[in-house]
Amino acid sequence: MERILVTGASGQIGSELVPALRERYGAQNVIAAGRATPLAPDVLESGPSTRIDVRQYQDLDRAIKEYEIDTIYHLGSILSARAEGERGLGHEVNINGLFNVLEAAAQNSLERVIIPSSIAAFGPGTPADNTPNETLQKPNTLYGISKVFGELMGGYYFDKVGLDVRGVRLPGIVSWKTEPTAGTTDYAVAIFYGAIRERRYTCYLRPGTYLPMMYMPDAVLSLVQLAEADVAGLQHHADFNVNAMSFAPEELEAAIRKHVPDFAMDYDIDPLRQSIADSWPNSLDDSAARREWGWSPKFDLEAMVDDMMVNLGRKLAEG
Ligand code: AKB
Repeated sequence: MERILVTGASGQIGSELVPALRERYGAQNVIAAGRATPLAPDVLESGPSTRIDVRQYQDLDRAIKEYEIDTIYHLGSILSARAEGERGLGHEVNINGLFNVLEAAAQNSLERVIIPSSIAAFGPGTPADNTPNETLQKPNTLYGISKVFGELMGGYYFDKVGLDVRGVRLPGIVSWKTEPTAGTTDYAVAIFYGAIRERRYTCYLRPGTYLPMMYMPDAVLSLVQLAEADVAGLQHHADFNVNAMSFAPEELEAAIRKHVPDFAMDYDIDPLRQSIADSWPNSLDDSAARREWGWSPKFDLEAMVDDMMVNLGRKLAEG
């Protein structure tokens, strides 16, 4: 029986991962932990929750002991654009917080820790197309540097401390339940709100800016599938590329226009987020994940847009 703690449970991914884990392992066995923002009502009402600031080792140690945790999904993080503006906070949460999670897990002899990395772990010198799993990683953002730290520490704790740490390099995630905050790929969610509410959207990334993207059900699948994989088959640990789709803003615009024929998009480029996007891959080679634990995404661009239009449309109509 798994006893799971999820940090960052009020975030874009956490608010969907928690219900999926509760469905799979039983509601009482999945403890949702958040720091500042309130947990979504369904997350709060459907199982146990606790307040954890990952910058405080004691918060983690207490929760692990109190709820007899054996697995942590560590999703609490400051995303790319915000971390550039708030370096101190980015460092405290993404680096000190990650270290606290790993150390608390090791000290309490947990079975496993899942720590998502990101396409941000690559940098301007990385080959941009079909980026290999093993390649030059010299990110030039604080967020990206913290993701490389997480990948390396994951390998270190596995090899030197005997803690089973696993993680995927998530692309931009598209979803309808909780909007992402202060990331570089957020436009791919905001565009749907614009299309449904006002039939227009101003994009902060240039046309032709290709980025790897994934629909939320596949992101949840990738985390759970990797967590459940037989460790004997894993040569990698916290550094798996996972690919699903890749598109530029104008391609997403065209796919949405099939549902909203008078949808109009214009551009007002944000230099910070454009420079971050320009340093990230266009698409990923995920053959290691496919080979080692059977990764295979379900949603392509068209299927993702169809599903987003139905579910976000319903959510916004219900207010
Ligand atoms: C961001 O844009 O910061 C995140 C990411 C790709 O890690 N969505």
